[in-house]
Amino acid sequence: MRPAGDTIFAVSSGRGRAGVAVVRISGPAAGAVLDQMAPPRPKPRFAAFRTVRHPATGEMLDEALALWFPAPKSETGEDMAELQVHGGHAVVQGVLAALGSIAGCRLAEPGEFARRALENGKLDLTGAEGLADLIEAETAAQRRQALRQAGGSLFRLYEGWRQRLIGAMAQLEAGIDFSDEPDVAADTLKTARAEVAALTGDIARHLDDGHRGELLREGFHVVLAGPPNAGKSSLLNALARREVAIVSDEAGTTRDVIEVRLELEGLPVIISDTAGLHAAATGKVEQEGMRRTVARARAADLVLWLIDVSAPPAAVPVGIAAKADRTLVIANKMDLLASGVLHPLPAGAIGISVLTGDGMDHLARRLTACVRARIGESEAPVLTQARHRQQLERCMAPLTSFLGSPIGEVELRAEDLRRAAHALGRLTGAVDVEDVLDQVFSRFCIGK
Ligand SMILES: Nc1nc2c(ncn2[C@@H]2O[C@H](COP(=O)(O)OP(=O)(O)OP(=O)(O)O)[C@@H](O)[C@H]2O)c(=O)[nH]1
Ligand SMILES: [Mg+2]
Repeated sequence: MRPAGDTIFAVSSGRGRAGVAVVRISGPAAGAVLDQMAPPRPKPRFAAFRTVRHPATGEMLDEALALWFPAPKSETGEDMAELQVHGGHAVVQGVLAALGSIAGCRLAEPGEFARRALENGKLDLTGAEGLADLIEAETAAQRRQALRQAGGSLFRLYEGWRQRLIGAMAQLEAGIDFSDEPDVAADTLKTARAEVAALTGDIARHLDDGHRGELLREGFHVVLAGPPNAGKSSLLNALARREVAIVSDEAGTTRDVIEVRLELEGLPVIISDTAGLHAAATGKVEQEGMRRTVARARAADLVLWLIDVSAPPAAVPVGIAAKADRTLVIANKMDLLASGVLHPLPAGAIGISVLTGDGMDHLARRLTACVRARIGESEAPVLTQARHRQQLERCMAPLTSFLGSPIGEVELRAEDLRRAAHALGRLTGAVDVEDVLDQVFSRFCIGK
């Protein structure tokens, strides 16, 4: 990361030709930039119409709306300025070049605005992650979750827990102070212990959420598997409403895994079409394709096992059957019913015909219900990333040790609580987190 004392600037609106481009400037020289390029400096937080000029040559670059946000009431917590210029390439490049010619000003790195906001206490780490998710959100439910997190829902939860731990630590200390009054000391230690037990329960419940937040953030993985020629690729195309995968009456058409992202009632779903599974695979490519299918199916959140009603029923292979609670059996080609070559449907199978569209609505409803049951959407804050889970587990370990050890060893118990509080602090960035910052902010684009 480059020097923090610099004034940084970047185009914060989208790339490419557009009606308007928003150029943001943050840092100690932000006010001087307005004075030099778009005088006079507007009233704080009011938009003003200004002529934008090159600070050295005086050449007119554009007419724009200018805004001035003096510190600390700005997004980064520093002095900030904003120029809303016309979005043409030459205008934007001209303004950026002019900004770059001012001493102490340079182009921002990806995520640098958000990072400064974090350093100035305008944002915590989970809020920054929520912001990055908001920019990447593809579905309505993802947007709502990211917005709640960016708005501080996780921060309030985790910081609240940290404060409770700090309270329990104070109780322990008080226990030491009252060591010459054994009754009082025993009481304070008991209070501390009860508080830690309650907190441990809260964290355990939060962790035991079936990965809802993570599933919503990353997408629910559905794998289409089944014997060759059952119509898996046809079904994928029907669900995606476009020709994504090749369909043919030749068995073994699909060799590799093909993925499509869909939105089902606002929930993100990733459907993978796979190579058909059958016992007699001989070719190397075919065997590799089948190995990939089984691997995918095992990692899936839901398997759609598709069979062809006109062929002898294919049992769900052992590797996949282990996930029976996450498998829906679908019998395709029900239109062939008329030709009378049908085999009995497995119990509970959903009958469809991709060809005629029969049963497809029913399948879509069942699929949506499965996704909704697993992801749902809760108003209560949910953890959304493996980082949160890992850090909370690091917090739980010393808490468990605390509850399982003699409270009389006050110094050791206090150390347990300190370690747990530290883990929570790393979650929100309340304690030193230099090492995780680069990882979090590398996901941002320039201008954010
Ligand atoms: N009659 C009928 N034919 C279907 C139906 N769905 C798919 N087919 C046909 O079944 C054949 C196989 O379809 P695919 O979608 O390629 O099957 P697949 O399961 O992807 O096959 P592989 O990739 O080889 O494993 C094609 O000729 C399709 O047109 C259906 O509902 N009814
Ligand atoms: Mg196929």
